[in-house]
Amino acid sequence: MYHLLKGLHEYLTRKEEFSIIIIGLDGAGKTTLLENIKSLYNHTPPPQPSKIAPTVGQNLGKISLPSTILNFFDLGGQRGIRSIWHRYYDECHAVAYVLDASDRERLAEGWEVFDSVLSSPQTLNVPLLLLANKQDAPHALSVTEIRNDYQDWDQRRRDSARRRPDFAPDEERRRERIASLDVMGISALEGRGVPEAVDWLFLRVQNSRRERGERI
Ligand SMILES: Nc1nc2c(ncn2[C@@H]2O[C@H](COP(=O)(O)OP(=O)(O)OP(=O)(O)O)[C@@H](O)[C@H]2O)c(=O)[nH]1
Ligand SMILES: [Mg+2]
Repeated sequence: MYHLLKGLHEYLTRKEEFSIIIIGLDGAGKTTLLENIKSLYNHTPPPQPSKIAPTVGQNLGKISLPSTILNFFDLGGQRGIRSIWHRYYDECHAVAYVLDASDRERLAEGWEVFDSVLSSPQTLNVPLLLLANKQDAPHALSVTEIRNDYQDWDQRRRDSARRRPDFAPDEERRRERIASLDVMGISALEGRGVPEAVDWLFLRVQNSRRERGERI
């Protein structure tokens, strides 16, 4: 009887688990973001930049919310490490793409990589959030400027693709996805916008599980 009740209690209080990957170019601030999320929800110390080294592989952070556990996988963004990202696509429930909004020189590179994530068939039905990080830095681009910059970059990409004979296939689907893309401004260092980003991911993983009638 005890085991039956214990089992029932465990079943009723069981938390659903979701996996969220944090990706983006090296130096975008992914690990700093993960440290900030952990400090907000697990009460660990806030991010200490001097203790954060470039990520080789992955870092995992787990947070517990009402009836839900979110597992964040912060993946290294250096060029050679990006090739492992796709291994996480099938199993993840949401993607957070982090961009350094203060580094104008690397925006185009950031868009190229972002575009390859967006165009991957594996991420097609997965909620995708674009985070314009380092909003605390002087001259960081605002959310509106980031969105415009991406649209300009995308327009240039389409113009040059049109000139190539193999242009085309899923263009319409891509455009719909871009049109409905959510962009949020954050400061991973100071924590500004971070709870809102976690809330967005929390709600979207729950909704998309329901819509797809589930894969956990
Ligand atoms: N001003 C400012 N600096 C930040 C912010 N977030 C991260 N940084 C700095 O950006 C640098 C890179 O941060 P990381 O968190 O290591 O970047 P990453 O994306 O994990 O890089 P990889 O592990 O190489 O992929 C560090 O010097 C951080 O202190 C932010 O919100 N504002
Ligand atoms: Mg890192």
